[in-house]
Amino acid sequence: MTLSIRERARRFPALAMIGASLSLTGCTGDLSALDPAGPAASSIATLWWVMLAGSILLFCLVIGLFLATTFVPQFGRRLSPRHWIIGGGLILPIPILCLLTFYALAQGEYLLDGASRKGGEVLRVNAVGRMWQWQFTYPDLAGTPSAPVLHIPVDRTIEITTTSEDVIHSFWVPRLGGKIDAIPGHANILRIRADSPGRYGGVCSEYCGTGHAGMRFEVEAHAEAEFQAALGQEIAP
Ligand SMILES: [Cu+2]
Repeated sequence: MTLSIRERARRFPALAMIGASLSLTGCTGDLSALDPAGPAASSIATLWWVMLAGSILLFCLVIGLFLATTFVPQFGRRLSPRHWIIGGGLILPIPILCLLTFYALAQGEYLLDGASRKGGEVLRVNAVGRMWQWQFTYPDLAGTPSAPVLHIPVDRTIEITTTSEDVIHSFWVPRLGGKIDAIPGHANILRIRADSPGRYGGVCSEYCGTGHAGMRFEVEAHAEAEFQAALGQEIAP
């Protein structure tokens, strides 16, 4: 069936809506960084959307100029190639790229420090990666043995110190914060926080061998009053 141009134009918005809906359904789920559940993850998700908006704006400006020079008679004919290169290659993108860079740097500072200021006392957790599992311990909670699931209280900053016993792994809970490498002989620190109780998926995000895809874990966030009990149950003999 051949559609006329007018018919195609009439159907395009509906198809675009369906496509956008299908695309956006991929933005949720246990491992979606675009479905944040804490301040650090929200900051990263916002940065992603701002970067997307900036890239769309630049794309539209470039395509707009292209269409204008192609279809509008005499458009830009008086500009020399040198002016096009300076205008289109430097003056057009640099302000937008500068704004995006400054915004990204500000978000980076917030992730390093600001995201951890709110909330009560910081809870420290050691996360040790090995092929192909994670082991979590709580240095501030005396006598707490390792737990296969990372239990955390909500509304508190969790300071995770990562390292590895073999190769480089990477600790990542997409809905709660950024990712950080776990390197043998080296300690890296990442801060995450959950806004509400629930289970959040975590993965190793650095390819580390044949078992990499299965190197997943879970974070269980509890209300403060239930946190100790949940941790105690997990470590009960
Ligand atoms: Cu790994």
